Amino acid sequence: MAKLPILINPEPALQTKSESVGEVNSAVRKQMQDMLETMYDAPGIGLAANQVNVLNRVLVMDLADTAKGEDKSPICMANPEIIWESDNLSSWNEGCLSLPEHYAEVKRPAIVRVKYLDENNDLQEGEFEGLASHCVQHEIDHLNGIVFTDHLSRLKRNIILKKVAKIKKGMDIL
Ligand code: GNR
Ligand code: NI
Repeated sequence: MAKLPILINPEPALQTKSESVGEVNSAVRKQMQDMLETMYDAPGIGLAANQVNVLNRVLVMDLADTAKGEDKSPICMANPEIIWESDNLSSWNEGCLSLPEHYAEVKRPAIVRVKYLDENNDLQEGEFEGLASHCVQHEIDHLNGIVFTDHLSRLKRNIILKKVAKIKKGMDIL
């Protein structure tokens, strides 16, 4: 397993739409394991491949609250597709490992059904709501080159982008 560096916005890979995976082979499985290790270490509840500079349609998530004693429950997806979304919306205070230390309310469909290939290359379907729904939609956005600030007003977006740029500059000199 390997822990990978997470890109901080702005970065070309974060603004690029990723390419589909042909099949989930051993190389993609290894990528998924490395992404899970990176996500748990961060820590975060989701991670998209382009956040670690890989431009394929792979994401990982784990919504389990291990602080509450819950067991890990990793979900690995390749080529995820939203096949149904609810009409009603949900708002959640979202954060992003690529936009550190900043959070904002983002409105999205409350419930989504997602079709994807799992780590065994088997076709799966899952329904997500609450935080899991925000997380899977946030990760699919990443695969399309979208970050959560793209959903905000220009004013809120610019405030966060300026502050993140400052944080990124501070990281560069270390
Ligand atoms: O760790 C994360 N928390 C989170 C909270 C609300 C909505 C989405 C997320 S995903 C984020 C990790 C991340 O940046 N994934 O791309
Ligand atoms: Ni993110």
